[in-house]
Amino acid sequence: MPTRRDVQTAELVQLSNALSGRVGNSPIHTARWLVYLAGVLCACGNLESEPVAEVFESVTVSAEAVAQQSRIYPSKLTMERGKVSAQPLTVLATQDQSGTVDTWKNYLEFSPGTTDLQATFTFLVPDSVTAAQLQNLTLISNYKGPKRSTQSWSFQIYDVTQSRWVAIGDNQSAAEWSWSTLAFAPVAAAQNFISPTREITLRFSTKTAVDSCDLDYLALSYTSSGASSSSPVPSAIWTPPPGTSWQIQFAGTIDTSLNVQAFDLDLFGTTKETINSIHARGSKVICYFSGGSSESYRPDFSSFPKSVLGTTLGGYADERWLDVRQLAILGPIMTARMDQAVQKGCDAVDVDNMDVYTNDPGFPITYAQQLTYNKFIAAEAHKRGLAVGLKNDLLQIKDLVEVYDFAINESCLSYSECYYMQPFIDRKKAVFAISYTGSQSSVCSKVSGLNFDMLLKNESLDAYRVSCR
Ligand SMILES: [Ca+2]
Repeated sequence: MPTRRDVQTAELVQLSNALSGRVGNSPIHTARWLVYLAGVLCACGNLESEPVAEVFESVTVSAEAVAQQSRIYPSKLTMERGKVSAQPLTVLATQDQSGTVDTWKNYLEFSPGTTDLQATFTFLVPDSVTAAQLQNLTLISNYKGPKRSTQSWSFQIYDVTQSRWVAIGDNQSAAEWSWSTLAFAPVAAAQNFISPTREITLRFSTKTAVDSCDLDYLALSYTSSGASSSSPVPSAIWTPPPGTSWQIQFAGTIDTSLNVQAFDLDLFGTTKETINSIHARGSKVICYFSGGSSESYRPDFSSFPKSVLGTTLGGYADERWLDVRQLAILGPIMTARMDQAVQKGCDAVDVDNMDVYTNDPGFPITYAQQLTYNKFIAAEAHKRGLAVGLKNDLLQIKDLVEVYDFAINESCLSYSECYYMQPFIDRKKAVFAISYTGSQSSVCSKVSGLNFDMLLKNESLDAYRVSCR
């Protein structure tokens, strides 16, 4: 998990540990279990039984109002209950039915089973649009079927950050068995509806078996703001200067009322609500995940093929080094994590274990290959408007200080390594440092001239915190 100190060589660590009496690598097994438990609880959400959170009244929007927006069409349809006619899904990408005339090959007919119907459409958001840029997400459909007073056919959209369905609207504005264009109010917080695999999931359902209905057209319209994902947006990126007060907490209930300018929290274990409450106080959130190791208790662990898994870290069977040479495999996994960070509202990412090449990972990784990976991570974070912190990896600071926005370090005092991070301070970039040992007076006096933002923390990274300034 968090905070594994950097090493120059495995031998040096062994020597240092022998000299210092330090135990092993990671703090926190408590935090791991809390995070794991949170993940299990989140995963328990049953899509079909989740209550619908909010209801937006359907409204009529003129075609001109959305004509300039991009539109995407369903790429997949799954029938949970009821039946659909056999025409290809692509018929929904063209609106070609009107009045009361039907051309069978150009629309889909939905028929409830004995009790009801439930269908799920999947839309894929283009790679060129980041979650943060997605705005005015609006559903548009051409519907023919019963009036709502006879039978309600409704649309819901799945909020991946809240694990719940949100109502978009229904056939309220439709005429009885006459083609009717349904347009709905834009979905609030559109970025919450994109999954890490860039999917948006829409449910179409009716609760009775009164009648069937037809869909000629089904689209999600959106506007994308700002630069495309292939262009950096440096002006939007937070760059904390030295003197930024902070907290790092991975275990226990997060005290969001703490009066600090930034919180470093676990990406997977932290909810959007927590992040929202921190933002409401004007503070920033750094979201932690491991970029150089797999953790078997993470929800995306199955994304890692065996070919990228190396030796275990510090003997913990649930965490293994990653073969960072295999960027084609690891890249999409890591960028999906960053997309999740964007969706949750993180301002920055704290990407751990970025020094695989020094750790006998089971792969022959060179300095240059590690550097390529670490630069990739920084670039992808910046594409998404996220700041990125360099965790430990002291020997590569000279090559990375320009592309990372701040540094996070553990135990540099214990190893007399703090001087490695001076290049960040020289560029007015914060060095967030942690000491797990020593008294406040001894630790703080040693860093008083370094301009670091040093905390004394328990290895569990619970709420306990003493700041040197
Ligand atoms: Ca059609």
